[in-house]
Amino acid sequence: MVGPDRAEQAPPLRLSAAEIKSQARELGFDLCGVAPAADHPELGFLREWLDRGYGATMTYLHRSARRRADVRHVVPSAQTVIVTGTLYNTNRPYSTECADPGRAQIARYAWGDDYHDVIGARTESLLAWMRERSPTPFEARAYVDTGPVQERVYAQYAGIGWIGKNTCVINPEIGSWIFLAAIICSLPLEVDAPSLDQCGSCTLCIEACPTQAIVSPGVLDSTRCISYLTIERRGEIPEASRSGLGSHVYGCDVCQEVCPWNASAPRSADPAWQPRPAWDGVDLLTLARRTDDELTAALLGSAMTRAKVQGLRRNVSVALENAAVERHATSESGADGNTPDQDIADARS
Ligand code: B12
Ligand code: SF4
Ligand code: SF4
Repeated sequence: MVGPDRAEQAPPLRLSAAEIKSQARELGFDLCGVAPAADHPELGFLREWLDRGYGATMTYLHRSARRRADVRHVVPSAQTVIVTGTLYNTNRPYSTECADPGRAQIARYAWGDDYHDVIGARTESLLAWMRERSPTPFEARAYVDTGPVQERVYAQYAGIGWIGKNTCVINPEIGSWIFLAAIICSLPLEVDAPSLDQCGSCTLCIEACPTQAIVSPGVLDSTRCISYLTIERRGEIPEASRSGLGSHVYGCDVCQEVCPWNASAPRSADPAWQPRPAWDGVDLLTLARRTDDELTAALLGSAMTRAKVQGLRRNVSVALENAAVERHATSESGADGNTPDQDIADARS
């Protein structure tokens, strides 16, 4: 009797990057790459960015700046960072295609389920699978958005995409409507080639930003960014910033919508990212008239919980003022003969 080949019986010497990428695909990730845990020059921009005040009131960025400067401050034995990208684009028009100032604009990443939960669970599954498969134990930490990691820099070095002038990571095949997640680990995996900048001479995002928040290529001033103002900022929105919000009530997609790399972005069929009926094509008045209970129910398990009902109401109120002013600017006495103040009072009644 001939016994099995000895080479076939031997366990693998190490878990390979190719096996991890194949498993990532099985788990629903669209992109996966590996970056070295190295001293990448772009990591150093964070300090200067914060010093210039571009981090606004996001004090957590200041508190964790040292750890964010290098993943080896988070996992000292780190050798590589596995980065995944997940497409969340769905079959709905861009905000820039909508001329109605009464339509509530909500960033598409927030239309479905909370990506922290969905991607977080998939990332933990990938890490658990790696631990099972690896012939040797290793150290690792997995993060989706909320960890002290500059995810975009590692995404660029993992070959997921380049950091565009709008500061978003753009993949040449599927565009920038992607969530990022990172697993910092001590495994010496084979790394990918970094993505190359393909913005060229284009400046469409810088020109289209409604609040001039992209102060120079790749540099965003959060204090001016609608995404910051509507999601992260607590308390009142400063008077001077209100008109710039237009009808954006949660986040902003303009600098990605105008990007040529998103002109024919593929759409995800994943049920997690499909728009919830409560936000799908909703207008400002309908949102304003919803009860707290209705809003709370719609926010449950969605990425929009960050602003809470109170924050959403604040934003809708600013957007209603903007819509009323816009309507009165285009028709002398307003479509219904009301003044802007009457329109707003009607909405609140
Ligand atoms: C803080 C934060 C914000 C802040 C600040 C945004 C920002 N540009 O930093 C606010 C609230 C404004 C925000 C908005 C949005 N965010 Co956000 N955000 C983050 C977070 C938590 C940290 C980002 C960070 O480190 N910023 C610090 C600065 C320094 O980084 P940066 O602006 O990206 O700058 C890089 C380059 O542009 C360049 N750079 C910076 N300065 C300079 C200077 C020079 C001279 C040069 C050449 C280059 C350069 O180097 C930097 C390296 O990090 C990450 C998650 C994470 N942990 O990484 C998500 C993250 C970046 N956000 C994300 C998303 C989806 C959004 C929004 C699209 C949401 C929305 N629709 O409203 C918008 C997009 C706005 C935009 N154009 O960036 C995704 C981005 C996915 C992608 N494809 O890139 C991330 C990765 C979350 C995730 N896990 O998916 N966000
Ligand atoms: S998210 Fe909106 S406000 Fe912020 S930089 Fe992009 S276009 Fe400007
Ligand atoms: S709009 Fe143009 S400049 Fe801006 S990120 Fe896209 S390709 Fe780059």
